[in-house]
Amino acid sequence: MASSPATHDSPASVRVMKYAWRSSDFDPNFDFPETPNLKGYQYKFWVVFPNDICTGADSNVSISSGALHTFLNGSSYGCYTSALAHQGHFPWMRAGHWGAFCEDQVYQPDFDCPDGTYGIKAVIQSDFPSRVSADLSFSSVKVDNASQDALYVIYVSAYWWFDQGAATGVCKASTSGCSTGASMSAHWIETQIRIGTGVWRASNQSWTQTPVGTQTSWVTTRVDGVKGSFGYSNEPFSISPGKNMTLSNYDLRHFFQGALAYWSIPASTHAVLLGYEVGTEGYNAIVRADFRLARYDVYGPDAALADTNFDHSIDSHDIADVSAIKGHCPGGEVIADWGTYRWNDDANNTATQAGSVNGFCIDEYDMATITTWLGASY
Ligand SMILES: [Ca+2]
Ligand SMILES: [Ca+2]
Repeated sequence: MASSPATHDSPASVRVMKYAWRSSDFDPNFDFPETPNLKGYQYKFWVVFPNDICTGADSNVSISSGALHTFLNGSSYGCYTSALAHQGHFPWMRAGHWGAFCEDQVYQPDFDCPDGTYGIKAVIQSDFPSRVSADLSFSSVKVDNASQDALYVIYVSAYWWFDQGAATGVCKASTSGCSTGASMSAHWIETQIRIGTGVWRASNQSWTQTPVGTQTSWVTTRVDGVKGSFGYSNEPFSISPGKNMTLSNYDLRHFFQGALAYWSIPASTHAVLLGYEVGTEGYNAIVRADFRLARYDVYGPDAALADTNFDHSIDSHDIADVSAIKGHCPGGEVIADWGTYRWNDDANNTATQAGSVNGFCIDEYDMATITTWLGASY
């Protein structure tokens, strides 16, 4: 959808749309401590999640002292374990993973069921500039069983949802999960920015770093058989063990466009970035990496904050959305509201109505923000 630089003033008002860089995540500096294995609504912002379903896997992840600590540990050859932090929505989220309130998340996000109670702060849309910054230390890597191959990936990911309907792409020869040249449709694409990838070859008993510029692709199929998303990765960076790295304002929109091009999805396809994921994954490897920063930013108009359904127009639909859940708060604050509060309707989280728990609740200030922009498009 085209964006317009116009200010959309109407004769009856003096509103002027202001464009600015806004942080899309609530806790980019990992200030808020988190530990694994809590219920979904017990996480405020980042959800920390070690995936230990593989035999031998004993990974761990936590947030403390201003850092995300990831510890990837073990798992047999080919079975991925991970040590990650998430925020937002993901194509694999369903009731089976996150409780009864996520049952509707089949082809579209279930906005009453974000990963992290507060959802996303300012949604990144694909037609506006966006960027990601990160700061990390890659402390160490060891192979678990030296007689088998091993792999690790250190990354920041962006999960984009095609909000105007499924996109159709074409599988490449190297795409895992579908056959070469086959057309496939999905509502999501994961774009994985790899900061470092290492491969252990048992045949020569050494690690090699995957070269900058290497692209990979995959298709994820959910447990219910739905092809959940396109997958794409590239390696703009190559961090070595024992090193620190800083990513400054890396162009997220450009990376997304590269992913679309790779999959032969039309460049004009609109999407919104609804899920972040930061951490390490792999198999048969023992890796320690600590992130001190993971910030996703968007350059967009303030009116977009009032656009609860991301359709670039502030209208009666947005009003109706907010009216329907007035008085509801994030599930972590008022547990009874878990599964009814929708974070995308929180148009104003800085002002708090008297008697309300906090600004993240849906109240008169959210309604006022939408009313201010009623009739505007951007
Ligand atoms: Ca709208
Ligand atoms: Ca609010």
